[in-house]
Amino acid sequence: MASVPVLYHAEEGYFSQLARLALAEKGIDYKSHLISLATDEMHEAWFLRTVNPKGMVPAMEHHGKYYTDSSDIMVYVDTLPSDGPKLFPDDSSVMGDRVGHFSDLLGSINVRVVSYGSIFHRHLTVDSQVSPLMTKEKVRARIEGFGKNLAIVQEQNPDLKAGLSGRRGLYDEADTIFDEKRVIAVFEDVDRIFGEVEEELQKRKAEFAGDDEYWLCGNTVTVADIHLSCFLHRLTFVGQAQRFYLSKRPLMTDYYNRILQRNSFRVACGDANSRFLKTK
Ligand SMILES: N[C@@H](CCC(=O)N[C@@H](CS)C(=O)NCC(=O)O)C(=O)O
Repeated sequence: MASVPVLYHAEEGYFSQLARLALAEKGIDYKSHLISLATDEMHEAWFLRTVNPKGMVPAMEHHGKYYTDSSDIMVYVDTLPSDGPKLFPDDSSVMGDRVGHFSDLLGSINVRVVSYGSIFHRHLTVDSQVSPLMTKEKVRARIEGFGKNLAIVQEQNPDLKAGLSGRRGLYDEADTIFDEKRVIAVFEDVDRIFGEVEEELQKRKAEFAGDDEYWLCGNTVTVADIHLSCFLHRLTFVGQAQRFYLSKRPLMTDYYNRILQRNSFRVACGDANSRFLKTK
């Protein structure tokens, strides 16, 4: 019997956005199971036992098999029948080589530190869309309290402890997030990576002169674009658009505007930040 994948995800979760965008680009139907990050639903025993022993979203089930990391989900989604673009073009092609390079580079960015660091040190941001109700104190309490439910669940369910070993949670980044200098060092990494991305967009623009449909690695959307679009969206939300692209990277600015017009992006990521937006 044909069955559609079931995606366990959170509307606002960064890695959930990657998975949803991959599914949308490929035009693949799926059943949505929303998980509440706010109430730590991903740390509940049922979730750890049946979906993802690491207690994280996204996770996806298809034909009884579970995929528990956004990268694995995207790789799997790319193998499903679809009229959509190849997200991971063949490694041996020039485009495949570029995609590997840029998805590794963009995937190496510590998005948690960029996101929470911007919310925590709000003076480092311009035009943040984050609700002022997310005060410094609340963010600190959230980060510090993050593993508490998980510790209780582990005590009550010793069989779940093994699956949790080696996981890196938000609290593992606390020292970096609370330290402005270390956050700025991560911003500098992003800036270096973005310098390379802007140069690459320049090459693509020249290669596909006059064609609006050029993306980071070619004229179709790939996994590198999924990383770049979700990250640009996150930067805009947390008030880092000015620093990283509006002030100095015209092609990236144009790229993000084009991404915002894509139906796939609107469907997958359009509402991602709604719950946390400041009211006008
Ligand atoms: N490497 C994972 C990271 C997933 C991740 O960090 N998800 C966050 C939400 S965006 C989460 O579930 N956090 C819960 C936790 O850290 O316990 C992936 O790429 O899927």
